[in-house]
Amino acid sequence: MLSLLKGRKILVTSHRDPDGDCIGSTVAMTLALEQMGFDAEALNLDEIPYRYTFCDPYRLIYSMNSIPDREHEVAVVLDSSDLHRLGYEMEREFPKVKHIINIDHHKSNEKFGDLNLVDETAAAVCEILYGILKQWDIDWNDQIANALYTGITTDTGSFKYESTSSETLRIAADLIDYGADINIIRTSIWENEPYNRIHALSNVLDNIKLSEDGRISWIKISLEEIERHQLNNGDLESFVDYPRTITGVEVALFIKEMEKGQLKVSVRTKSCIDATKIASVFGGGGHKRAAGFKIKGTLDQEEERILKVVQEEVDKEYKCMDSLI
Ligand SMILES: [Mn+2]
Repeated sequence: MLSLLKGRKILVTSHRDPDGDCIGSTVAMTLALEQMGFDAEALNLDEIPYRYTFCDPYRLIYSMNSIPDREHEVAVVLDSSDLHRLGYEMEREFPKVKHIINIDHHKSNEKFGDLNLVDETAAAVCEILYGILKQWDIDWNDQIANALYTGITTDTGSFKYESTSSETLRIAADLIDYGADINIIRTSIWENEPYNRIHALSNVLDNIKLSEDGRISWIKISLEEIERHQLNNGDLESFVDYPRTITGVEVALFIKEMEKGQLKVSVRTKSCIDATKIASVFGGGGHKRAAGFKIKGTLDQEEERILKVVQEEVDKEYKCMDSLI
């Protein structure tokens, strides 16, 4: 990997709609490369949600408009199963990029890099990066430790999902020793809600639905509500966790009308169903317990169609679910 990076101008980038693992891995990789004397810049197409800004204290992550030049020759692409996830066209925006290093943990990764460091058993890309930065023997500091810890704690649902291995916990323990401040991380990510978001959540939960068999619960939000409550995509990130907490629910859905005629659906599953199976029916992807997809249509039109697909998956796995009772 270092031979690919040496002497070249490096772009560190990740998927749009940035989450904790995306931001944490982008920041940690960029800081480590800078520390080692490489010429690296970080880019994300979308704005960093306010709850993750603590992760990037030096504001390393540029937007497409603010990046100083497009002279990069090698790209490190993080947490992205394919290049479309970046939300921009690498060849067009960065025509000089001749090499791509792909570091990811999605099962569906398309191995689009010249070098593919894909480990689907890793709980987060930040977990993979920890191993790489250990090998590089960097000087650990609070910023790198906070960034990596953020990616791991968010992608594991605060170490609750099955992706959490004993190795994940050992890495998290090391990161605390290296200066990760779990108080700042917790208060920034989970105890940092603007009032309008909680108000919107109460409206959304007011209309929560449960399927007849009690296995599927879903919530939805219209574009009109998103605008009325002045919400952005990051504000909506964890709403889908609520329907999943209901006893007996196996699949939780959050259907968002992000733009007119454009829906974004988050899928969460509890024990028996692979969320990527549902997402892939609609051309999306993700992980076993957390996946998503985008479709065209309106809330009224598509809700029923989505539910039908989910109900079919649920019906296939009834034995597994019955065994849980
Ligand atoms: Mn991830």
